Amino acid sequence: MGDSNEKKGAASELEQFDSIFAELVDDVINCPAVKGTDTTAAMKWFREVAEYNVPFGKKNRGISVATSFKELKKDCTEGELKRARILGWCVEWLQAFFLVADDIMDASITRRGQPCWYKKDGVGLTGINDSFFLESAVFQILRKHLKDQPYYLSVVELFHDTIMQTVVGQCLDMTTAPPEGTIDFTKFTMETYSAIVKWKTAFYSFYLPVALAMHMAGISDEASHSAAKTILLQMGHFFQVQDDYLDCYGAPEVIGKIGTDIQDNKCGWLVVQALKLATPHQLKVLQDNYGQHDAEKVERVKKLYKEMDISRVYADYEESSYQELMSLINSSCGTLPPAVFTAFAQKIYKRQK
Ligand code: GPP
Ligand code: MG
Ligand code: MG
Ligand code: MG
Repeated sequence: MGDSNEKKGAASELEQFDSIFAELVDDVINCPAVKGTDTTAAMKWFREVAEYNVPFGKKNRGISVATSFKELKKDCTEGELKRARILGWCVEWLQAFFLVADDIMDASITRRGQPCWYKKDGVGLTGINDSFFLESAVFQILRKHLKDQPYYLSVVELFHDTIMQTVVGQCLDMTTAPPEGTIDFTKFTMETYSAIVKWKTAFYSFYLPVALAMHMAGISDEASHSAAKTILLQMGHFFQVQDDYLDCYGAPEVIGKIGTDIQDNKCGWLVVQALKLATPHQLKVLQDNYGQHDAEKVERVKKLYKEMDISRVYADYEESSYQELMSLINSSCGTLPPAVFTAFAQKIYKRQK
């Protein structure tokens, strides 16, 4: 990573990607299924939902469809690249659907440097319906732009499977967290944690974008998808560990969100590590302070993490997991170009946001 040509290439891919967003919003707002003057007010509302929630992320997931596709098909046409970018935006709309709903469930305050959508005046629980709108939009965009492509059905089925997988992960995430004020660390193990993050994050964030590019390039065989999945699920696991680390240690003005995992009683990576290392006294501090919406108790947990040097444990893990991922890419990528995976990994290791 990092030479100036690559940087220029990456910037221009982002510009090209951004340049088609407005057209996709118009397509969704004018979709034939809800055409009519009596839907005008809803469509005006949904334009705002889309413009507020879809385009302000890092867009790593969205862009990686086109960058992966370029690696898989070196002689691709402009038409194919546009379709790869459209698929990339479908991943970003899908992510917006998840985030709008996740912020309600996690009682979060900010997202991407602005108030969470449900926190805005006049939104509240209407945000639940708005998340359904963002989900529907994915399938409207796919139909409008890709209906005639040979990979259309594979891609639609892949989005449906990915939603199912992520919903299962969110269920594990929510039901593993005991209600506020209840302490039950018995399920807070690395095994539980690995299952939560595989399903809630890794499929949609890592396997989905690359699998879309593979279907576009005509690579739909089980062996290739299974090889890609092994690598990408491991990358996704590491990415969620980082997300959990940043929830506690990231600066809100950099990560664009205020962490909530400690007060939400989440089975996050930091608490699982702390529980592994805790003395009986430290365990008591966790039991007395974790999982409560009380700023002083949250601070006490953070102080404990500091005393236990959990950020050192994280730094060591980041280093060793990078080495492991690189060797997994070398041993398992099969006939797929390793650059598809290494390029994605470069975007996430040592990230600050
Ligand atoms: C990340 O969890 C996982 C998701 C955003 C998937 C949500 C899935 C749904 C079906 C709604 P997180 O809560 O740690 O993310 P963040 O830190 O960004 O809030
Ligand atoms: Mg959340
Ligand atoms: Mg969550
Ligand atoms: Mg998080």
